[in-house]
Amino acid sequence: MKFVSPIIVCYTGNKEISASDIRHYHDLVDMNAVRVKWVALQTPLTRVKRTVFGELRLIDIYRTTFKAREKKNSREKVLEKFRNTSLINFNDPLFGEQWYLLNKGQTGSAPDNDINVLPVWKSGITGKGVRISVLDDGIHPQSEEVAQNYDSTSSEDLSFKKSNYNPIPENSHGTYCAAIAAGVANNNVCGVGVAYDAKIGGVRIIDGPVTDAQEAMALIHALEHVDIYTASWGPNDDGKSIAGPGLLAKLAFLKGISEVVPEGKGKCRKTFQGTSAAAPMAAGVIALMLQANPRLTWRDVQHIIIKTSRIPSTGESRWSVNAAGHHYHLKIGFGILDTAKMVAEALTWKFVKPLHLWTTPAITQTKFILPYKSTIIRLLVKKSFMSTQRIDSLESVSASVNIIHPRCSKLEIFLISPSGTISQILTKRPLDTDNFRIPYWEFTSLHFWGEDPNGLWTLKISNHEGEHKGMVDYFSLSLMGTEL
Ligand SMILES: [Ca+2]
Repeated sequence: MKFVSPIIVCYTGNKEISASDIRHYHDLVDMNAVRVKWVALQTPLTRVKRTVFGELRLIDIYRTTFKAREKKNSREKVLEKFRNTSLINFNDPLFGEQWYLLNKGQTGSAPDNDINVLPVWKSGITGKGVRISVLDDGIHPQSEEVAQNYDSTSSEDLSFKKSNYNPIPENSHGTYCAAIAAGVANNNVCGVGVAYDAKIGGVRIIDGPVTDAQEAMALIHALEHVDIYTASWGPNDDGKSIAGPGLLAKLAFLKGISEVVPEGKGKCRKTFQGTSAAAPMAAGVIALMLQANPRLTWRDVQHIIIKTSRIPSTGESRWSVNAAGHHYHLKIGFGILDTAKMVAEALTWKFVKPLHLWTTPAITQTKFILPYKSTIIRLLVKKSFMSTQRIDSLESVSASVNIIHPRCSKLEIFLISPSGTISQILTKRPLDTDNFRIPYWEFTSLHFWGEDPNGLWTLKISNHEGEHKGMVDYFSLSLMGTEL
């Protein structure tokens, strides 16, 4: 029997969900049925409580890894060090308000919604020896919150204004980002950076119009020197623009793929949040991982993030689990970074196998997109097609499509893997009234991470308006992943 209405499968107990369970429920659902709008498994997923994981397990891993250095220390001695709260008695006046570092419910949110970084600091990992570059509107090097960690080698002015890297005083976006990643601790100023002993530089790029070439130069500036680039900018996020990196910036990403994760006293900013703050926060966490294990590559970092992230207690529903067992969410991704878990993984990490890339031949047959209907295109992937670039375990998947429709804003696009994992790659965009074409656009999804690509893929374009007809005449998949 097939279900033909929206389904949410709920688990309220502690039952573990296996990949075959997920496939079973997807098999019960007729994905082509017009009335099925969304299918998601709501599951009690792994939430690692800090008391279970945090300190004690990290201590054990830490002691094993640093045996030579720490062998004189008994477990009790190390434990004592971890319990030494004086290490985190910062004198920085805003530390208590940095809910993302230590959430005691000060913002009214659930207390566990933080990046669980304290056990890592107590272990002595604070970002020493790691260099971060903030690609933004520059950094004020004299800012007390970053001065001690400021690194001029990582810094450059690519805005062609050549004013000694110094942004004009009112431009402090880059400095705020720097303070979040690597603000100085215990200097009686502002708060504490995630990697407060890391070195931080700034490439000034976004004071004015930016070209593809400038973006490209920024992304590889001092490449041999910089460990992490962080960029809190991108195409206009206004709900109506379709834009991405240009060709040169793409090439720079490929060249520099080490890891790009797309003020003075009294000038601290308490309300610097949202996605601008999220990227430097992640850069700080990755700096801590790199101090723990400097040999990690950008792909190792991604693997560790996906393996260890946890579901935040925000009450957001619509979490799903893919066939490899990873939970994911359209807006929240894989969840909150858990720094203690990530560093523990980094210390004992087995490096990932070489990356394989394979692009399927395109399907170029024209299909109409009819009013209030869904258009389905299927594409078969077989390992025997892949020759030397065999992929058994996916990392990212990019779907390239060419769509012409008078109201592209009313289209939703879903990519569904052979295992039945659904990734929404385009949402409705009420503000977009201009675009009548999605021109050979590449939508990338990480939601299939760890899955086997072998089998029938489905592209589903859902048209939510009733007057116009459109068409799609190009669909191909680029798969990235590893052989098992
Ligand atoms: Ca400080």
